[in-house]
Amino acid sequence: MHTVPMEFKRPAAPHPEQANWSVDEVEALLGLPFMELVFRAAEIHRQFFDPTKIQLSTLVSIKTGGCPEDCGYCPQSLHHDTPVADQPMMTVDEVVAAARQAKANGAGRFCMGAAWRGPKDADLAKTLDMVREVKALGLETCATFGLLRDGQAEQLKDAGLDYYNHNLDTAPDKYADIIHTREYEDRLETLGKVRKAGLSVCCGGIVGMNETRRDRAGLIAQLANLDPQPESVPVNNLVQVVGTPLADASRLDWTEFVRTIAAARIAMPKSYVRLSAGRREMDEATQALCFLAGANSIFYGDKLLTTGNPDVLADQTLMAKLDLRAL
Ligand code: SAM
Ligand code: DTB
Ligand code: SF4
Repeated sequence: MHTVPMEFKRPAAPHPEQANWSVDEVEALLGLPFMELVFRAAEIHRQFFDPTKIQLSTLVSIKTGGCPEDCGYCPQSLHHDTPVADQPMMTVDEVVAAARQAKANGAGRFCMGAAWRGPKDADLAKTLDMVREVKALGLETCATFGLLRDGQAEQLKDAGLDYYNHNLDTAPDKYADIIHTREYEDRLETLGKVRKAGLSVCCGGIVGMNETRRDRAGLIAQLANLDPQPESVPVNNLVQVVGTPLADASRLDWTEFVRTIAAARIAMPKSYVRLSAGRREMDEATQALCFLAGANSIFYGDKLLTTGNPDVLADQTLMAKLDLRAL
């Protein structure tokens, strides 16, 4: 239970464009009385964005399963016995067909994911054609292929990639509980390469992994202190998949999820904050509160990578109810 002071005084708000966020400051934001936190986030959202517009990204898994990494949340890891069947890399034509469908459904961005630690050069070469052809359809392009080696981000950029997604996933202090096959520092290094190549950065994390509120504050502070801040910040609510070590994690209360969205919006006022994985398990009213608290992007399409997402019709209906329009 959170205790709200009997006589509530509005705590001093850090400037919305503050660059250096301490974990204490973000934790204090997360601990504001719920209505105050949502109100402040909504206020800041309106300073930088049209609150009736929402960015729609469609995901496709171009290479599924069999990943050598041991991320404790992920159904695609070789280390966990999950219902996901390994699939070889999709062909360029298959990816382009999926992108055409995404565009027809109204998506603005197409995000290609692969279950790799990082791309081998031969694999990367195949993805460059996908990027080129998806870009030619008039969609924004995004890729999430894991750790990048020198030169790979530049090749993606030259092929027409707009965004690279690479998540910090959790707070530095919590990280070693979740992933053992690569370090936090490796992730920061890849993010640096992505930036250096001139790509836009999509970087966020996952909540609902038995972390504390302070851990959530630690993740948001890390993201907000990236310089420049990521253009796009996916906030995933863990999708619990049988066979993964986190299949039985205690579920985050919906209010705590909304608080996380609101704090991300306040700490990163100019970023698109994406209400990401976990929406299928979330009721419409909670999603609406997330949008009020500053979320202005979603994954749109019947599937995420290997798990389900609300279907397109359900999302179109929700957007119509909330008078939200696709960007
Ligand atoms: N293999 C690459 C990597 O890990 O960087 C790219 C694909 S990986 C599946 C992309 C992101 O999906 C992860 O960083 C994580 O944030 C998210 N993710 C994976 N499994 C998830 C789950 N069960 N629930 C929520 N998010 C998940
Ligand atoms: C992100 O932050 N979330 C997406 C995307 N980036 C690649 C992935 C969510 C995956 C959820 C589990 C699955 O479908 O396999
Ligand atoms: Fe592999 Fe990415 Fe899943 Fe980790 S999150 S196991 S790197 S696919």
